[in-house]
Order: sequence, then structure tokens, then C-alpha cells
Amino acid sequence: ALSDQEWHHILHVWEKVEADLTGHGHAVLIRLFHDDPDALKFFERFKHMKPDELQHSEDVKKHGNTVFTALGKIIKKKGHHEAELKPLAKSHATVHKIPIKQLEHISAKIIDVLKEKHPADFGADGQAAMKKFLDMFCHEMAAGYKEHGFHG
Ligand code: HKL
Ligand code: NA
Repeated sequence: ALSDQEWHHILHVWEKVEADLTGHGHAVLIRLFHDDPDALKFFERFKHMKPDELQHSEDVKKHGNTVFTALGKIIKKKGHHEAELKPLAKSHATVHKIPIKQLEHISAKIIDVLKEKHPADFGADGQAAMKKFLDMFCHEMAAGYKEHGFHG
């Protein structure tokens, strides 16, 4: 579990993120698709797009917003996020079939983007706290996957 101090660090940087959820979510998706083209294959509606189209697509921006909105809802539960996480695990296991490896990749990109956009509000302690949260998130998603018989 995370300490109050760790949640404080996470919520502090998340307040900055919320000024532009779309911009942050979009930046993370673009980074993910650039560094791991396999990630794009899971998106029927994006997978035909070239880097320049992805960069300018309103649909990719909108998805960045929904992903970051969903993540923010979980973060704000400060560990009491079962009701939010379970349906997410179910859909990513049974509908989207997203390997846990991909969740680990996106977690690393989230930290990279936050480091770049918020150097003053996301120092070593904040980065460590966010990593701890995202590790827990991936671990709990993997546990949720198993309940649905998906061992991605
Ligand atoms: N998705 C998330 C979060 C994540 C930070 C980790 C998260 C939070 N998703 O068609 C859809 C696809 C979705 C969603 C709808 C799709 C394909 C897909 N997602 C792929 C991925 C990948 C693979 C690159 C990864 C790493 C990833 C990680 C939140 Fe994800 N995703 C959705 C969502 C929400 C916004 C929707 C699902 C809504 C839902 O499950 O409602 C019960
Ligand atoms: Na959604």
C-alpha cells in the first residue's frame, strides 16, 4: 500500500495534469505508439494511421482524454479503487485483450511524460510514488485478468 505522503506526491502532480488531460493523455499515446508500434495494433480505428495522422487525430486526442480521465478517477480513490479497476480489467482482458506487458509500457510512458511536462512538480519522490502506484495498478490488473482466464 502507498503512504499518505506517497498519495500526496501523486495527487500534487495530478493536479497539474488535470489542467490538460487531453494533452497529457495524447502525448502518452503518441509516445507509446512511437516506441512500440505493436501497441497500435490493438486499436482498430488507429492502426492504419501514420505517425503524422496519429499526432493530429481528434480521435486519438479524445482517447487520450478518456484514458487519463479513467486513470485520474482511480488515483483519486487513493487505493480504494476496486469499483473502478475491476471493469477496466474485465474489458482489457476480455474485449481488448491487452497483454500486461503493454500496461507496463504505458506506465513507463506516463512517467516519462510527467517528468518532461512537470519537472518542478514531479521530483524523485513523486516519480517513485507514481511508479509504486502504477506497479500496483499493473499487478491488480493482472489479478483481474486471471479472474477472466486471460494470462496476457
Ligand atoms: N487503458 C485505460 C487505462 C489503459 C493506464 C492504463 C490504461 C486507464 N489500453 O477500445 C478500447 C481500448 C481501450 C479502451 C477502450 C483499447 C484498444 C485499449 N484500451 C488498449 C489499451 C492498451 C494497449 C496499447 C493499453 C496499454 C491500455 C491501458 C483505460 Fe485502455 N481503455 C479503454 C481505458 C478506458 C478509457 C477504455 C475502456 C473503458 C472500460 O473498460 O469501461 C469499463
Ligand atoms: Na471510455
